[in-house]
Amino acid sequence: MRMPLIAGNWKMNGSLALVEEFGRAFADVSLPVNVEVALMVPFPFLEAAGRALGETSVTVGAQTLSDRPSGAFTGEVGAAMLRECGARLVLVGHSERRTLFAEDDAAVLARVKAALAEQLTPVLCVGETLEEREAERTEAVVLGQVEAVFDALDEAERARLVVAYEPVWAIGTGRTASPEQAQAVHAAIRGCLARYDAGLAGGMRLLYGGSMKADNAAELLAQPDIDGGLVGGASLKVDDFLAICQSAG
Ligand code: G2H
Repeated sequence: MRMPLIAGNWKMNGSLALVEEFGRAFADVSLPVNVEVALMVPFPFLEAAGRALGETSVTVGAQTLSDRPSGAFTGEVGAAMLRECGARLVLVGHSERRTLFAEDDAAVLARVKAALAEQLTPVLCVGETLEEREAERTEAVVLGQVEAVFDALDEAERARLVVAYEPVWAIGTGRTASPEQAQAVHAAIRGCLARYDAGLAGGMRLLYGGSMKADNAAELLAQPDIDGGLVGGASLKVDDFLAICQSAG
């Protein structure tokens, strides 16, 4: 049985005041016990988020990391620093990193390895563009992104990942993949993972991301291979994010 994970991705949004608001709101509600909730905040908010959410079951994560452990890399943030500041998970290969910051599959793999080396859970993001979908290349693109990482890991390392499928055309556009479209890709990812190991495929949590909202989360999460959500815009409004968390229970 896979425990659903709802992860909020604030991207480059939010404030310390919003961190405090989330801390107060989550302290006042009881989340479903069978749901894991995480909040991926900008680097400067990590410690404050850890404090504000410290009395709750919500874990804190980061949105990217350096592929190097430390050194003369001005502006970069390493996995050990994230861990020291309270992060337990980290997004890797979000489409905004792939497209706006030129992170290719090799860069994504290096970051996954850097995260694993510091006992952070990498949430590997994969997804196709609209052009790739229209050219009927969705599975080839998505499974290629999965294999580029999983091929290079050993069995124990593979089991420590979470995978998030985020169709690029659904990110921040208000255009959500239908539950059937999302389920089809999730099933293909699970089938791909089964080629490594049936146990790995059965246990791997596959999140859906791309305009997940309070009013569409339940039908997406009801799909057999969708084990949670990576929530962007809707994770900035505490009531919306709480509603999504509740609908995963
Ligand atoms: C996809 C998602 C969160 P949104 O980027 O990672 O954002 O829910 O705003 O589409």
